[in-house]
Amino acid sequence: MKQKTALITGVTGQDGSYLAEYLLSLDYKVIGMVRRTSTINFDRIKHIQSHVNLELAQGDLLDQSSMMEIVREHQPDEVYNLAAQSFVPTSWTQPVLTGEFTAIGVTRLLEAIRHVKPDSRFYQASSSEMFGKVQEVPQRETTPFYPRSPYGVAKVYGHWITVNYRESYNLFACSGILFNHESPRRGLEFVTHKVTHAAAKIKLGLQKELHLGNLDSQRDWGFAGDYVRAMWLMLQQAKPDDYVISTNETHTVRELCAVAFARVGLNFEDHVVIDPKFQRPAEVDLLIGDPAKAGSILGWEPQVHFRQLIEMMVDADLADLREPRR
Ligand code: NAP
Ligand code: G4F
Repeated sequence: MKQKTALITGVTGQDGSYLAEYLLSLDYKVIGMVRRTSTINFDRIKHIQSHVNLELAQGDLLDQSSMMEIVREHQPDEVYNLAAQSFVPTSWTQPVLTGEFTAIGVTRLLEAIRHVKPDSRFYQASSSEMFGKVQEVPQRETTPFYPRSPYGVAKVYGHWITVNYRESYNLFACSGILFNHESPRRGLEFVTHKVTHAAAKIKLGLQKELHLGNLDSQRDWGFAGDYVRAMWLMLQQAKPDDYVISTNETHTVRELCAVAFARVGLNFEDHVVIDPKFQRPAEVDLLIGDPAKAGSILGWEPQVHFRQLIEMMVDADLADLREPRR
């Protein structure tokens, strides 16, 4: 059988690195799109960088011709659009840039596919942030969107342009509405990794306090390694569709702190300081997703649950701090 080629935008990010590993394990040729930076930023993919089936190609979601050129040169069977400005607080300080990357960037890539390789299968990284001020509990594919940040608004645009290109041009375009997913490769600014890293540092005597914002918000947190399998499964179906990917469990930031600090034998209340600097102009109070459609059609279900995930992250942080990986 002919080897399949997949293009991943955002390959240097958390999800891109897990998806690249997964597709390489399935014997895909993987083209990882990277943007030009003055110093290289390949920490999350350095362990696979010399893999014979991985090739990195320069491109930027802001640049239409680079998108066209990558699709023309590599003729991908599957395209996974994971690149975005993905940090919600930055979307208030850089709303226009967030719209350019996270919203219009999707159209640039879809245009490249439509003009150059319309039979490519396309995956869009949509987000539970689109549900924002939730209109239904739990959230499912049919729940109306009510985004609460410029990031959430940009993701709603990316979601609907994906649906629109499917309906207008008959592209095989899918949107995965993924709830929060984490791992030891998560950026340190996101709350799970901020907390697990701080718990490990405090345990080792390298830090005393942890400054956080809203401890009451609730999230449906899963493991990134599980979620990239769902992305792939969506593109293997007979017809394109949209799916919620989540664990169907929700936990507060306070519970996250309790589990992380308990893992190192500490009480989070002795170390956590509430700092208004980390509170948001508008909050998403409660997310919990219903992944029933993904379960019945894709046969997907999460393998790693909340406590296991947070303990895995604390253990990885402790190991890294004791002996940094090279
Ligand atoms: P991440 O770790 O922040 O990675 C984002 C990636 O996008 C990085 O590789 C980054 O490259 C790249 N990128 C940013 N702007 C770009 C541009 N203009 N051109 C090309 N590449 C650009 O994000 P993640 O957690 O892996 O998430 C992957 C996707 O899923 C994102 O679209 C995110 O919004 C979405 N999502 C994430 C979650 C979650 O909980 N993780 C949930 C729902 C949806 P650099 O390395 O050069 O910065
Ligand atoms: O970890 P967070 O920054 O993730 P958030 O905003 O839920 O967004 C993540 O998940 C989305 C999926 O729903 C993705 F689309 C998005 O790209 C990103 O991956 O914050 C989680 C919660 C929020 O309620 C926040 O207010 O934690 C609360 N929080 C409390 N203190 C904090 C902090 N968040 C951060 N980042 N830092 C704090 O100090």
